[in-house]
Amino acid sequence: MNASIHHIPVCPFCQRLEILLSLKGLRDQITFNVVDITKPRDPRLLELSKGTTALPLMEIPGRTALKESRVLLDYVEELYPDPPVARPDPYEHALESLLVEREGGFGAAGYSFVMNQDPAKRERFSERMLAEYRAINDILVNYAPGKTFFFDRFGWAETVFTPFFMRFWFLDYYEGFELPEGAQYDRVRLWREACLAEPCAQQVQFDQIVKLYYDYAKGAGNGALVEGRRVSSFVFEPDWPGRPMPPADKYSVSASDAELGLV
Ligand code: GAZ
Repeated sequence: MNASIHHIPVCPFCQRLEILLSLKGLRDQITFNVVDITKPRDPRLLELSKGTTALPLMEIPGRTALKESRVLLDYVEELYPDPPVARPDPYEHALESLLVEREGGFGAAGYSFVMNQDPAKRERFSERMLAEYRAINDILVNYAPGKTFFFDRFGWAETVFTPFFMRFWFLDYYEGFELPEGAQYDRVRLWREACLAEPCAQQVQFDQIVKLYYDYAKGAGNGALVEGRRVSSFVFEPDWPGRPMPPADKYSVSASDAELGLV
């Protein structure tokens, strides 16, 4: 593929593209350039993106660069239709779009929950997250022919949602959030488990998410610095495998750079 993708390895939107390319057997055909969001952005990239900082960004020689993960997914799917990841049948694709429609609300519910700093609002965020899971559960129950996946394999909706399921490991760890037992959640539980087990979607790990997203759990997103700290939890050096697991109690403990293994 005559294009390169500027990305953040731990960003969910970037992972969508890595998953899609892996499913198509194209992951090694494309150059991924890693961007460090804790450093000032290369002006050349800002020029390519027309001034926005969000990644992924696809650079296509001789053409204006493309951004927005779902735009990039559509482009790759149409450029390389074989093997299809989205359902080729328009009606079936409409069904999977019912789920994809919900990705924005689902993502916002999880990120605002992990970033919340007020223990009194915890229940409200948890309830909002559960409402998103119930809505997905209902769509799966009412429209999905598949028993675990939406259809018979890991496909389009799975590619869009799996990176969020993996990021939301930060809710397991920092909020003790779990899907409750019961029929309202049984179908989405099966879907999530099947998504998490997909071999083409193993770009990130539980410990990595928990360590890198510590700053989100303290209310600081996108590589911003938590008050009193000098190093972002998103830095590449020291790399995350050598760092300790952060304290899970985000509401009353604020770990230092040293306690996080960042210096
Ligand atoms: N709509 C874009 C897409 O490609 O789909 C979004 C891309 C994006 O937000 N990328 C972020 C980025 O590049 C990293 S991932 N940031 C670096 C920069 O310098 O701008 C999600 C949230 C949220 C906060 C963060 C993220 C997230 O809510 O995952 O909610 C879904 C950022 C507060």
